[in-house]
Amino acid sequence: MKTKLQAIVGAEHVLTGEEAAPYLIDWRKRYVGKALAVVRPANTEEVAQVVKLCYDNDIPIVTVGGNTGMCGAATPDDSGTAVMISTGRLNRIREIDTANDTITVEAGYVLQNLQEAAREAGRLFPLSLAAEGSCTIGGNLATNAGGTQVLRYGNTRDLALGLEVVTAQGEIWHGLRGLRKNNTGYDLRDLYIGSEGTLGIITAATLKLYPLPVAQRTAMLAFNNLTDAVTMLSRARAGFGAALTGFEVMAGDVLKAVVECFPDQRLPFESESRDAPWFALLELSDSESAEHAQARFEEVLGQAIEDGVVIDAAIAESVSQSKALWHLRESIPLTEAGMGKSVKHDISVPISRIAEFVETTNAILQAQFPGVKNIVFGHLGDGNLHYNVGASPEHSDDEFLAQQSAVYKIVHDRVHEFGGSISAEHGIGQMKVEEMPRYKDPVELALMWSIKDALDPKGLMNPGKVLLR
Ligand code: FAD
Ligand code: 2HG
Ligand code: ZN
Repeated sequence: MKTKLQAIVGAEHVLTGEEAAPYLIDWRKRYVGKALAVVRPANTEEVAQVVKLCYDNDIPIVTVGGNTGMCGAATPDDSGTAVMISTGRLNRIREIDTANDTITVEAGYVLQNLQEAAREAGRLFPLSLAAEGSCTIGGNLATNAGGTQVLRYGNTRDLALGLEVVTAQGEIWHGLRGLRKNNTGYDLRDLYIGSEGTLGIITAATLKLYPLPVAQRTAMLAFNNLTDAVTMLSRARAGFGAALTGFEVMAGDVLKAVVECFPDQRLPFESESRDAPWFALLELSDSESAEHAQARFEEVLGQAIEDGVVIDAAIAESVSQSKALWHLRESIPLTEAGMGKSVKHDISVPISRIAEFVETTNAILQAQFPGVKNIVFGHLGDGNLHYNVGASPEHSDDEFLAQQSAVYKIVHDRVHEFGGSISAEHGIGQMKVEEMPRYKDPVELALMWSIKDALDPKGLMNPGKVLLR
């Protein structure tokens, strides 16, 4: 097999042993697998040939992009039977069409480079997340990544117009259309988006571009409680409309942990507002002028402070101050990783019930696991919280992780009761695969299996992820 793979991609692009090791462990270091080899094809035709070879020989395939996924979706099992396909060399821009406001890129293109390429063309590619320096657009599409601008621009799905895909049988579907409207039958594009490599391999995509904002204003707001943060979100939506591009919430102790972990960063408040229990990072992107942005910002924030909804506001006075505020928010995942192992949740519930959800679920968890750390932050504007739970000081991480299923059950049962989703962002991967039958409608699950069996009849694409028989 190795020789056949080498014949397709070249000997130096078939990695085994030490060279393959970084691909066999996930970003959180929670899953370690084995593989026959990691293959690095240079183009779509090579991907198709590798997939065809695997299909003919019943070899499972695990696709990997930047390997920043949070749920072990790009890590193979430990059987050592899978071939991993890394998209790292599929890294060309194929076309920028500014008149159509689209960009066509290959799947291994790194998100930050894509944002920069769009900016150089005088456009915005709005997907933004803390892993943008290493995650790939293929991985973003495969996980339907969210990030911090979803409340204005939507998830990755909303940014994609067309896809090129290598099917599980090794055929190439040429679906790179830059059309905003196309009602010609079933939407295959939307099947591949969010399928976590379980249906086929995305090799390129045509994506939407937007106008660059003329001016931005950013502020960190302090609140007495989460209900007030939700009220502020509602006021910001009403006051800023489509100009509201970010509304990220974080518990006070989470923000404090960031500045403890990264002493070069500082909380933007001098007064007792530093001890506020909740903070939110708000961003306004204006399409008129800096003066217009400032006037809108002052009006809405001034009123909220006067009404006592916001107890304090630190408004960035420069681009570097704004970046520093965003840096605090984006440093949370690394801070959490440094705090030890935790049980992660990327849940969503209706925004109107989010405060009630957090308060009541915190209480249930504390009753069952006294002293656990509630590490709560996330994309309030999307109703999507990272409701993470860390070990109490009395227990080691490993003792706590032994209780992971029980913690999941408490949190996911609550989410279910609140009409929410057990995964609003990171996907199912292998981490939450056993939770699917518990919360998915049986008809929905059966339909998913029909799709899986139709598109991947031998079950070779990323087995054991998303759906488990
Ligand atoms: P990988 O981790 O390599 O793969 C993820 C999944 O996609 C796997 O199932 C893999 O098989 C599949 N896949 C990858 N490429 C392809 C392809 N070309 N075709 C088919 N399947 C493919 N996620 C969010 O949604 N919002 C956030 O705000 C966010 N923040 C993050 C912050 C940090 C610090 C980190 C480490 C991760 C964060 N993530 C976030 C999680 C992660 O989903 C995203 O980083 C990203 O979408 C994964 O892209 P990747 O290229 O690293 O994919
Ligand atoms: C974020 O919003 C990411 O920062 C990561 O989705 C969340 O680390 C997490 O739990
Ligand atoms: Zn997130």
